[in-house]
Amino acid sequence: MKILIAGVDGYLGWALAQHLAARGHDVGGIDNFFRRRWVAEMGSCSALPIASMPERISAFARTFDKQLSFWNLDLRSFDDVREILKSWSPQAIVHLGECPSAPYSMIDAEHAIFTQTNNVASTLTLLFAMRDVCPEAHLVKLGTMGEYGTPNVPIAEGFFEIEYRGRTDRMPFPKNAGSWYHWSKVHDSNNVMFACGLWKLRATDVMQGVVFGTRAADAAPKEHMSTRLDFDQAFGTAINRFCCQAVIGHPLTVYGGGGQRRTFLPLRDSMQCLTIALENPPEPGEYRVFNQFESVHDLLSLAHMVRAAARELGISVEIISLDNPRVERENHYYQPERRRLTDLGYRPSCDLRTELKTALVDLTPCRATIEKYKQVLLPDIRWDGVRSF
Ligand code: USQ
Repeated sequence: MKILIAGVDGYLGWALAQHLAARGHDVGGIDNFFRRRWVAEMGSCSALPIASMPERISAFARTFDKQLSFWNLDLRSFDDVREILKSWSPQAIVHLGECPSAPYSMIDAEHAIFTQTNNVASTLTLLFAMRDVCPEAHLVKLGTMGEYGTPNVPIAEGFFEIEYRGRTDRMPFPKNAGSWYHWSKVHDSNNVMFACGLWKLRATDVMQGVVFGTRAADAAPKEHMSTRLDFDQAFGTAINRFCCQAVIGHPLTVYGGGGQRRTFLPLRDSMQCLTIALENPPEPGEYRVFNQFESVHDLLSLAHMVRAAARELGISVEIISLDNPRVERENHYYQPERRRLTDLGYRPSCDLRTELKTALVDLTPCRATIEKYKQVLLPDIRWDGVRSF
């Protein structure tokens, strides 16, 4: 299959390009290196060393004996995106090309407006370009479990049956996001759903949990093939940050009491699930939602798991509770449903403890980088708009 990845230079995008090529797919990618700039703006860099795009493209060709078609482009450039779809004719498009950070979107008005306009406009651009050029292609759009928030009832997989005043209907499950970023994903989801009904496009909207881990496959990546892994307060996600903190002996930063419950998924299983979605496309006009995660944990338990895995490797590390910079529930019910991916064959590839140990081993050689930028480990972006520790 010809698969175009928007956001191919990112944490998921670069891993997915390799995973799909290894399965025999032809891969193209779009990126304008925004992620590298945002992380630099946060005063940080990837813990795992990453190659430049020309180096990545050469290493990709050597590894898979085929070219990665690449376009350096802002996804909001409608005419250019339409031209690429026309000339390359993808059968599927994976949209990972958005600003993925809740804290970044909460810095101030400028960052909130950027995150929402960038994310919503890039999705609309792809939708209109698909309508004009390749309406039969399958859009796999990355959403987030955070769109649902933490309601006091089980979370359905996209849609649920509702009875109200004696009448019933099948409706989208309510969304209640917790940052300007997460709301941008809600707006995207609504637009993708509307476009499928309007133009008979087909789409899978992936409500993904927090991804972690250093590897997209069992083996360690070859030279120039490693994906990025961030640890700053905005682009580093919880488990990845805990692992980076552990390898330099920095206390693990649990926000508040740590009772917040979230869904989690190792990087390699994110690849498995996205591939299942791609290889089992929906019907024309169908908008389907997958809740994509492996397990539910609270943050304090996760910190203890990282500490235990580190101890097995001879690293001793403390856990600290920081004044929570976010506005979020710390003790709450959380019961998301997940059935569609397992029905299509998704099976978790490894246990959490093994994955944590692999990440800690892979990050140990990166200690000098994490030490150099360790001031980014403490959060000063607060949901109330005040920038302070
Ligand atoms: N947290 C800590 N300590 C840290 C970092 C985070 O306790 O050092 C806590 C946060 O307060 C939060 C939870 O961990 O309760 C998750 O935070 P996160 O930064 O790992 O994840 P989040 O901001 O929700 O966003 C990340 C990705 C985003 C994706 C989302 C999936 O950055 O792109 O959409 O995970 S989900 O969480 O399901 O919405």
